[in-house]
Amino acid sequence: MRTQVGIIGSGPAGLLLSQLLDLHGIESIVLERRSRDYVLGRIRAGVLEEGMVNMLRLAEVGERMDREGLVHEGFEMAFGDRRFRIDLKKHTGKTVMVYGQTELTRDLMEARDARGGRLVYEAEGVAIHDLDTDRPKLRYKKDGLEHEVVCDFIAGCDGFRGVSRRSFPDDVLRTHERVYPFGWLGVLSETRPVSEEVIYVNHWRGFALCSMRSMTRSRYYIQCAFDEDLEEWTDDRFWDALRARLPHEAAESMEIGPSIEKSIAPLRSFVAEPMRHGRLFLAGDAAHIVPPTGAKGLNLAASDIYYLHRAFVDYYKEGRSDLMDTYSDSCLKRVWKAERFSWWLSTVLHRFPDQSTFDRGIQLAELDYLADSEAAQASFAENYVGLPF
Ligand code: RFL
Ligand code: PHB
Repeated sequence: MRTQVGIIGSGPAGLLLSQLLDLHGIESIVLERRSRDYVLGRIRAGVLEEGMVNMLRLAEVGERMDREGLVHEGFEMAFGDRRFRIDLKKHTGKTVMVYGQTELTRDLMEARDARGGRLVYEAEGVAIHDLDTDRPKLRYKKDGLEHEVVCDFIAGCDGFRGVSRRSFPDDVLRTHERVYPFGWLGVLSETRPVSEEVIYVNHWRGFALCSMRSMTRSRYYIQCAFDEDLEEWTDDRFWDALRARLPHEAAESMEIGPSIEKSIAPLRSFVAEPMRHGRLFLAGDAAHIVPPTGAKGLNLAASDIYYLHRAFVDYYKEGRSDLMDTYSDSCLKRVWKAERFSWWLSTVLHRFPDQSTFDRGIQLAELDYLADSEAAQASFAENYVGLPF
């Protein structure tokens, strides 16, 4: 089989790239290791930056998001006995959209199906060959048969544990990493959200986050040990732990109910440089990870895809390769700023096991400053709604 762009991974990055390329008349095939249902069963991100929202509309997958997504003009933070709001709209003129990654993935899959997109699920042992030639190949197995796809280019959209990044020669790739000494325990429940806006909580017992997927479906997280046993977290234990960290009024008014999903996510910051080697381009979690605190992971995947699809369009339509040459640098500039923001927010909001009284004092001073300073809030809001791309 022959294609222009071979895409590994059908997460938001891979699907969005194939959709944008198709709208520009560029052929692609998406190879996904998992089943479609498995991909749709993952509960992940929920907050989309305005730049990403606009991109989804351009990609002709924004209709349901515009109908069902919740536009948020601000969010709240709580620490000690203080609770304050950051007004995103006032400080930036922009808003964010609360719309689940699961829904977005479903919209993208349906859009690909409607346009006859080529997606192969349960593709086993996907491997990259002949990367040092101008016709790299993807080989995989499906239903016991071997397949080969000859490509002009390969887009590695296969997440943190994929094969693409590992296909870079050792002497080319530099990696930078920070692993945090805790995780997030997340619960999805068919309950009314405790507040109309997202609430981030710094509590001496540990971080908590109140989010949502709709006005009848809540998404809550609490900081937990990184090696926590999920089995030990009954719903009752989760609700008690969450309530103990929330501001009093919120804890009192929170509706509780059975969980419909419960999972633990580790927290990590990670950057791989460069994001391109020859005809292989990395995008999204394959190249970088942020802790979820700043809600940046999915949005970074989308901005990578913005740069990458433009580079391919320029190549196929104008015969130019300069955007390919600048791809890695353009992405990484934005990536490092989102890494900084996510690291800073994670550092300020979580309880660290080895935290000294000095560290705690600095955390509270950071939050106090943010609560009282319009300048600090404006800078925070600028990052939260997303830096331009
Ligand atoms: P994905 O979504 O991991 O998709 C990669 C796909 O590649 C497949 N794959 C392979 N396919 C073929 N062959 C192989 N060898 C393969 N290896 C892997 C995988 O099965 C998968 O389908 O990466 P992508 O597309 O780059 O998207 C990134 C986002 O999913 C991720 O950054 C976000 O979910 C992060 N994130 C958040 N981001 C936000 O912008 N806002 C948020 O509010 C937000 N909240 C979150 C989050 C991530 C979380 N977790 C679970 C880590 C909250 C949480 C709890
Ligand atoms: C979510 O709704 O899953 C969510 C919201 C805000 C974050 C992270 C995750 O910062």
